[in-house]
Amino acid sequence: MSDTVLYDLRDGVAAITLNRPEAMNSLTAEMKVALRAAVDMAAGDDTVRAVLLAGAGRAFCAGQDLREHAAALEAGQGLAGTVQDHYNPIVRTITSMRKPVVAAVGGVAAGAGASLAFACDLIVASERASFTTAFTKIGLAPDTGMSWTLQRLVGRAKAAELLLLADPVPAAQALELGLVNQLAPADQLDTVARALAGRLAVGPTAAYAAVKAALDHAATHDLSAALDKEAELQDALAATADHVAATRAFLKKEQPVFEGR
Ligand code: T3D
Repeated sequence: MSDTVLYDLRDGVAAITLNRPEAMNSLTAEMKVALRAAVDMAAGDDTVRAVLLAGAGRAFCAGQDLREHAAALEAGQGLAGTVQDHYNPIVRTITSMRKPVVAAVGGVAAGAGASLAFACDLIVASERASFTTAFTKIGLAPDTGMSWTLQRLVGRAKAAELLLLADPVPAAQALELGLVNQLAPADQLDTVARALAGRLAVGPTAAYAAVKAALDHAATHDLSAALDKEAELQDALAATADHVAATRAFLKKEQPVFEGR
């Protein structure tokens, strides 16, 4: 696919790895195009039942490549359309894809790199990881969905603090705040994150898609509308082979086997 964004599909898990470790996986235009293609591919492939997003080397992702960004500013191109053309579609695809996405954060996640992690459904972080919103340090405001995701993860007051001050949040504090779901020792992050993605990949994929849809819908609707949405999703799930088989398996005191349909 690209040397800077690796794609590997195994056992129902599409592993997408940002691979420019020498620049902390900061995102060039070429990488963003490749990342957009990778998430589109994972979203559109029914054999992919969970996605794992990680960074190679000591960082998860340091956000926008600031060398390329500075060159665009010098050339009078401003942001060169990258928020609308790259960051926004990537986040829309990650959040709306009908399967869970796990971020494995092994080091620094900064700016749009942190936004990418926050857009994922679950985050496993190494004990060496840290998060910084970074944007205001260079006179920008949040993008790549962070104004939406961060306050839902930690509440508005903490989100305002993290965005205004942009201080680094070490892994242990990120766990306390609810920014991440789980910590792993640095040398076990890959194993722990892959095991989690693997567990999701053999789960009830349609139900997971409905969980994402229900949470996103409820975040912007009142209780009455959320009840209606739950009813609609539950009706659809009741007709899935996985639900029928899992109900039968329960009554027979057997473990269900989910086929993802
Ligand atoms: O079009 C648009 O730009 C709009 C979209 C914006 C989205 C954004 O993401 S804005 C935010 C951009 N990111 C940042 O502002 C973070 C900048 N980086 C840092 O603050 C720090 O590097 C880190 C906190 C990430 C890590 O600090 P540290 O001390 O562990 O490492 P370091 O020494 O600062 O960096 C190591 C190398 O990575 C260094 O290169 P060198 O000197 O060894 O050749 C550094 O320049 C490079 N690097 C780190 N971040 C970036 C980067 N190179 C390019 N772009 C980066 N974002």
